[in-house]
Amino acid sequence: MSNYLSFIRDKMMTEKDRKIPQIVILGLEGSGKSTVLNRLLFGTIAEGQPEQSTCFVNVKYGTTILSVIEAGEETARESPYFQDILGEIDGVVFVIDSQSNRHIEASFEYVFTLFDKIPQKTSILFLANKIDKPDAVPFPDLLQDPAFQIIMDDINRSVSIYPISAKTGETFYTAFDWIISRMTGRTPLREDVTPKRVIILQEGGVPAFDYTFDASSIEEHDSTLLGGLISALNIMATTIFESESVMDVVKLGAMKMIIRKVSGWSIVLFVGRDDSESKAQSLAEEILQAFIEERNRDPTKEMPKQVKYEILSKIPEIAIALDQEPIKDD
Ligand SMILES: Nc1nc2c(ncn2[C@@H]2O[C@H](COP(=O)(O)OP(=O)(O)OP(=O)(O)O)[C@@H](O)[C@H]2O)c(=O)[nH]1
Ligand SMILES: [Mg+2]
Repeated sequence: MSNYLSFIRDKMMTEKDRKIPQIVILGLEGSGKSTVLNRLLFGTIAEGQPEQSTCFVNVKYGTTILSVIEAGEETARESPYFQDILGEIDGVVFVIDSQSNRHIEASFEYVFTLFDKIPQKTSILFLANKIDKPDAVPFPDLLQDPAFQIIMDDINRSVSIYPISAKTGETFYTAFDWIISRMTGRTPLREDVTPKRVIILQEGGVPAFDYTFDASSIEEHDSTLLGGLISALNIMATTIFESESVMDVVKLGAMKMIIRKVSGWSIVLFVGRDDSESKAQSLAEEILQAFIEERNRDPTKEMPKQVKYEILSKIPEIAIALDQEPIKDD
């Protein structure tokens, strides 16, 4: 193991010259580090998790290449090579297992054993993982945890926390967008997504929201394809949207279709064929969150175009696409 770590350390130093951002994923055994890494690598989770508790890979995230190191508990605590790595790293992702208070307490204890070894300039992302578990500790309770309050009070650090599920992918890309924009010092991929149409479906596939951004930008044959596809989706909805391992990016004509699922709702976002997938996925999640908020506030089924417009304008990147569109009623 120590040979492998000295190899990682040397490799990191080379990558540093090439200015590749470097992230280390830390967390207790079983917190979900490998599941996070698999989702970063493949956009989904692998069946059998890797046996290696420490590994090093390059990952393509949108247009950014990252070096990612998953470090098991023992490595992170004990290896002197790892201490060198930690001292040079651009970003740290701590995976917190939020399935019970006991797990959270143990996670923060672990965080404190490593916190002082992380340089001040390094961005730190906390992932409150496993929020899909029915008895997971609610996120607002976790935020009240005194241990976390201490961390947030350190104003010299760039720190954030997101509730996620590495298993279902919920809020995953929003969280990684945050740390990657911090590390690279730019908003990632903002101009790389052109939303074309967005459809939100209820459980069972009933459409609850449908918005076409710029109808003239959708080619006629794509429009026909789209129509056929949406009817097909409706028919297959129960199979597609009930499944955990749904194929969530589909290319179609000049477009790409992104599917995300959050608490019973499914969103289908159509963007340009070569647009950034991870950015489109995080946008789809943000639209869905904004929609769910509005729906909880006002559960009426009919949503006038004006309300849809207001929901979409809450998301800065989407608002840009909306500005060219005059508001008219359906
Ligand atoms: N329900 C649920 N299970 C998860 C989630 N993330 C990970 N798991 C499960 O938790 C278990 C441990 O996940 P791993 O990704 O192997 O954890 P790890 O942190 O890499 O563990 P070590 O490498 O042994 O330190 C696996 O059974 C995962 O399927 C999640 O978001 N939700
Ligand atoms: Mg692992």
